[in-house]
Amino acid sequence: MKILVLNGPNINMLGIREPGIYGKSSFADLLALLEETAKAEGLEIEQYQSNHEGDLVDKIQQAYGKVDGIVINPAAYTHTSVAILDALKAVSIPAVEVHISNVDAREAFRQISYPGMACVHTIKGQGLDGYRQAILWLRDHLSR
Ligand code: CA2
Repeated sequence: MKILVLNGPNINMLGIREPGIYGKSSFADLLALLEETAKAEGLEIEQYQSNHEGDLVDKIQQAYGKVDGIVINPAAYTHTSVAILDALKAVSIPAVEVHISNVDAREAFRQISYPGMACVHTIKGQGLDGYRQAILWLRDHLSR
């Protein structure tokens, strides 16, 4: 089973500022968690982070026919990107949305998720462990 983990803008800056919201772990810690999860669960996990909306759209399109499931944290594009929503709909690959913070308890502008409208599940407020939870949820969903 192949899972693509996508991260949007500034996720590569994790741990550098705002530890009260996003925790103290770094992007390198997230990459290590993904590798550990892949090994422990016998999954093929590819990860990609970009600060550019079109790059994320390209990566979703390129996943068509090659990837079984997508875990995506669109970061700030969560609240603005109809392009990422449309790309997820276009490829129709089961996708789980992850947010490190509990976006429900934050500013009003973070209450809408466009990509989330094309996702089969969302995990919020679980810190980096949310990625592991999303991968396991997706694996179970795809095995059903
Ligand atoms: O909680 C999440 O995972 C978010 O997707 C993270 C985004 C934010 O725009 C979303 O509303 C919720 C932010 C990504 C990381 O931003 C940083 C900001 C300061 C320091 C380090 C990273």
